[in-house]
Amino acid sequence: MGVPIGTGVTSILEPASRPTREIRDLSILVVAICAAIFVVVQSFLVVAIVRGVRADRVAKASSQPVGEPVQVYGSLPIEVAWTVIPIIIVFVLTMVTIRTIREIDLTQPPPGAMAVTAIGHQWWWEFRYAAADGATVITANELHIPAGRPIWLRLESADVIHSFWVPRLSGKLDVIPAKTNELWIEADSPGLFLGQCAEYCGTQHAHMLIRVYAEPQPVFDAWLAAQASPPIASPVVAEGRSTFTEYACMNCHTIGGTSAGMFGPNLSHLASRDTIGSGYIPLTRANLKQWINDPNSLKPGCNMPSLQLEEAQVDGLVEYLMTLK
Ligand code: HEC
Ligand SMILES: [Cu+2]
Repeated sequence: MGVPIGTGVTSILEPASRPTREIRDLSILVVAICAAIFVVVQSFLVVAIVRGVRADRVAKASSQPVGEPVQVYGSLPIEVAWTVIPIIIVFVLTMVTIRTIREIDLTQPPPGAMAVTAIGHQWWWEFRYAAADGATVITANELHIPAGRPIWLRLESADVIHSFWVPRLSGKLDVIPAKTNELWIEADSPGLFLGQCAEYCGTQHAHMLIRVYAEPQPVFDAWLAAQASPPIASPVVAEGRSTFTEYACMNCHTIGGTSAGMFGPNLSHLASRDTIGSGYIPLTRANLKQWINDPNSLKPGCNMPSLQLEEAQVDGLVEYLMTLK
């Protein structure tokens, strides 16, 4: 895929799904009504100022004292107008907001939806899918979805409160420990959509990015099948593989058939991803080497320690991990 990091719009004004189009339309309606009120109020103010200045000038030119403007008390039509018009405006805004919420904040998955679980961790995302044979496929940070099909995301947290937000695909929803929130996301057409944890969750919150790859259904199916298959490590990289299992790597990371740690991202198919560090660092040999040497030099404060390995060991690990397609 090789898509450069950080490209692509994340604007709510460029929706790419039904829920985000409805949010955009509602936002524009609210801003338009407020802008119209602003213009009307400001026009009255400008007219009053202009007339006041003019009256002042006329009075000065004829050396008359400046008179008070006409004082109006208890005008029924004016009071009715400024009570009824705001009530109507607030009523309209309330009704269209309720309608939009009912349409997009569903309690049941939309028809034909595919379920995916997203788990927020400090500071990365875990994604769980059900594979064709019912097995669970676990991956991290890069969410693949079929384009044109609703996705029913079950949001869970492993630690603190996070928030899942991909502005072009869905609204924003908090990810809360010991609670499952459900969010409808969808992409009308294939593409890469960027998102971000939207609730401050600790030092590396700003680097807890989300990458959503929307693909045509057959491409997605092939991707899921590849993720479900056991990773194949060639004998050439046996040394890196044994370093992985001899050191603490295996306690924190799962690699199918090799280790079962659950604290960090699943690495079974790491080399099929474009990035590491939750969408923050492009996956290249050089970056992977620096990451294994000292993750804190790239993502200060992150929860992976430097294991102080020898350079040859790190090189072996890089070779091994890069074969995990
Ligand atoms: C104490 C647990 C722990 C140990 C030990 C550990 N890691 Fe990690 N690792 C993590 C965590 C947590 C992250 C996610 C960091 C982040 O993005 O904030 C991570 C991220 C990674 C990533 C990036 C994955 C991605 O998709 O972003 C790689 C690659 C990696 N670790 C490899 C290793 C290797 C190789 C070792 C052994 C030398 C190792 N880790 C040891 C916890 C650990
Ligand atoms: Cu966060």
